[in-house]
Amino acid sequence: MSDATDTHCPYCSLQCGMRLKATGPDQPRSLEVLERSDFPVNRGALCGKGQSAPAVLDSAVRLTEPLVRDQASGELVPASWEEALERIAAGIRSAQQSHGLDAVGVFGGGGLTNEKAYSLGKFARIVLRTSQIDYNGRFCMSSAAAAGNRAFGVDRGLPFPMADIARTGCVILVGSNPAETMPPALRYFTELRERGGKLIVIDPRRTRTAELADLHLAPRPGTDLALALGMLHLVVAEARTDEEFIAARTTGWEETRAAAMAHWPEHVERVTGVPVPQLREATRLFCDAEPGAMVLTARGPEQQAKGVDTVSAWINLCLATGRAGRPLSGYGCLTGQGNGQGGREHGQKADQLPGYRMLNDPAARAHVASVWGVDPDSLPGPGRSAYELLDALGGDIRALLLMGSNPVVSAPRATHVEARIKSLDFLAVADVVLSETAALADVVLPVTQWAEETGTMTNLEGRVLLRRRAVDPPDGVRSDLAVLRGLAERLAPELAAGFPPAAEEIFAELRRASAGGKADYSGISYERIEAEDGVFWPCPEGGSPTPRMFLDRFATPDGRAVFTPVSHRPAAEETNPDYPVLLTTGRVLAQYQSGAQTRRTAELNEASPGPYVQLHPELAARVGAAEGDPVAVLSRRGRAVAPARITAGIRPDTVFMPFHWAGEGRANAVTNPALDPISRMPEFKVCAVRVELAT
Ligand SMILES: Nc1nc2c(c(=O)[nH]1)N[C@H]1C(S)=C(S)[C@@H](COP(=O)(O)OP(=O)(O)OC[C@H]3O[C@@H](n4cnc5c(=O)[nH]c(N)nc54)[C@H](O)[C@@H]3O)O[C@H]1N2
Ligand SMILES: Nc1nc2c(c(=O)[nH]1)N[C@H]1C(S)=C(S)[C@@H](COP(=O)(O)OP(=O)(O)OC[C@H]3O[C@@H](n4cnc5c(=O)[nH]c(N)nc54)[C@H](O)[C@@H]3O)O[C@H]1N2
Ligand code: SF4
Ligand SMILES: [Mo]
Repeated sequence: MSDATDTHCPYCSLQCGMRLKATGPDQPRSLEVLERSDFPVNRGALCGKGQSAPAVLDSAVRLTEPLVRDQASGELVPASWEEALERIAAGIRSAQQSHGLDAVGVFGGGGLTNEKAYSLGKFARIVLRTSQIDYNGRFCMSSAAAAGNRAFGVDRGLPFPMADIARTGCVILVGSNPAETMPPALRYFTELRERGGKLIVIDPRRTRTAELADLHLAPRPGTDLALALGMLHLVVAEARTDEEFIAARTTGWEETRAAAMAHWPEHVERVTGVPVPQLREATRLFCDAEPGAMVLTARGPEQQAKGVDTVSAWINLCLATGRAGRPLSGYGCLTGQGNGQGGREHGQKADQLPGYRMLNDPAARAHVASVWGVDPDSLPGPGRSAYELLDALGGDIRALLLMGSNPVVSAPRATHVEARIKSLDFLAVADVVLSETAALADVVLPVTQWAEETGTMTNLEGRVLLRRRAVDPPDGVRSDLAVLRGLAERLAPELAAGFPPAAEEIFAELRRASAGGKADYSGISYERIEAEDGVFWPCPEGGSPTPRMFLDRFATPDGRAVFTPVSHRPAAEETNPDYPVLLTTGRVLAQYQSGAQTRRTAELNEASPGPYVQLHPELAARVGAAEGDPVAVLSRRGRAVAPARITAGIRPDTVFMPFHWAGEGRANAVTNPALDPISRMPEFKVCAVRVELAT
């Protein structure tokens, strides 16, 4: 019997397998990370974030007792759980009584386990009876989700296992930098190339991932839609369409074809800055590839105010060339957060119920209400999207319960969002550390994390995994599930039994709630996950898991994939003489998201101590900045200052900032909250700025 526990990393959507072992009997809370080479996705490999993850379990960097805001001093002071939960219940009741049920908002996170996401959505709908719930996944892959739904009838990040990437003929990686954002996955791309396949990377920066590519296209930020249309134009012009596939398995081709024909390669070159020969080369590599080809998108093309249409344009390219619904071919989205996939399937999204059911569908409401033991008519309708919800704080939303996000750092136009948060009558935050957002709360609840609790996560492949408890939590800390239970006991005691603190009991209910839905988990159990290295949804009761989707039919009512005709449009904010440069934002290897956890990890902070502004030597010369000089990036919304990092590996018309930090280097003080009309995804990846030397 081994004293080590097999589990998964707390961070990104790859959900690498790892083994945790106590370093010694005298130090039961100190864990060593061991290789778990039998887990197929990462086969033992971990990035530095996974390797150093136990550092955040250390009670020196985390919250170990509830904090409440002292009325007299205005400071956060320690309190008992009883007092903290009572205060939250009182804050909620007060907002409800004076402003109605929708005056209470809930904000969740894609890092929460399926059981937590499910319970949080249920809590909002039946205990609080508010429509005002959404989560940070809206900032993450909601555009790809919407485009996937409209083309294929269902949205699962990758419709095939990661391992298929290594065996296809060509992959176009659009706005994705796995060398920094999921390093152990890189081996699938290097293996692809070793087998003779081609890798095309589309990124305004020459990233570490682009360095590995056979072809790197560097478009102007915000122009991926034109680029994809230009490629489809060439596919048609050069008669590379797969007419048999189009006729047998799709609908809507004629309008899509006509829309693409309006996008001449020369015009696309002017819009994107990508030379026509490169566009032709990319099209040729994609069409020639055997035995298949894939397009994978990540946040580059998705975090745009036209992210849904942009992803649709890439899907159209796959459909027109028969590169979908076949083995080793297809479109996929590389999701981001640990449970970015499951987090959007089980009900914390404003318009969704568990099992990827829609909140405005009467049959879905009836099914889920029966599992919850409530009247379907008592369930609220769809609420606002994440940014709109944050923007309404202090307006018609007076109290907020937040679990698993740090919007003071990560939301667009963050200075404004911070002011909205401060204008609330009441804020409660459950977190493992005192994040910048938790520091503004009236009540802060210290919760268990990752290695201290059990629960399921769904990785970017749609593989449902089990994270196991490996260590006891510190005294004074409770799980998010116990928090919801404690609040239900106070606010609606008759419903409290529906919030058991044990994750496996919740999973059993989640299975029933999801049964018959698009994301059907009813055939998945903890035992099965353990026995099978994870289980791919959909997996109905008595049925088989689905590692590969769409091979026989798409999930639309008639089984055909749907083309959507799209046309290019400019970014919400174009450059002008006052704001002549484009800012784009993203990630670095050693920091994770708002940095709440990784900035508290010594070795990661050493590797990546602070923000920077990446800029081209030509732009640096114009600004008069030398390497390391403080540079100010200003938009119509705000200003951020960070040291210059000068490199030829970025377009001269573009600057890049990572968004992991608070303070004066906070990139989101500058970003544009313009929203995609369908997904309500903010335009994190492009806004107009002025760059100056900060003195
Ligand atoms: N180290 C680390 N890893 C992470 C995370 C982290 O915070 N840190 N977060 C996780 C999460 S939640 C997510 S969502 C994923 C995100 O993973 P990625 O999408 O790989 O990460 P980003 O850095 O946001 O964006 C990817 C690339 O898009 C490029 N880009 C910017 N603008 C455009 C554009 O207009 N068009 C195109 N084509 N490209 C553009 C950027 O230069 C960047 O290199 O990473 C996950 N993994
Ligand atoms: N400019 C710019 N901004 C961006 C992006 C970008 O590319 N550019 N990307 C966006 C994307 S894709 C994402 S996903 C968001 C992410 O940004 P956030 O939503 O801020 O995500 P995290 O920093 O992961 O915040 C998670 C918080 O929950 C806490 N936490 C961790 N585990 C648990 C748990 O089990 N329970 C509870 N209660 N708390 C927990 C962590 O300590 C942390 O404070 O940022 C978005 N913001
Ligand atoms: S790639 Fe993602 S899941 Fe794997 S170790 Fe790194 S952060 Fe963790
Ligand atoms: Mo994300």
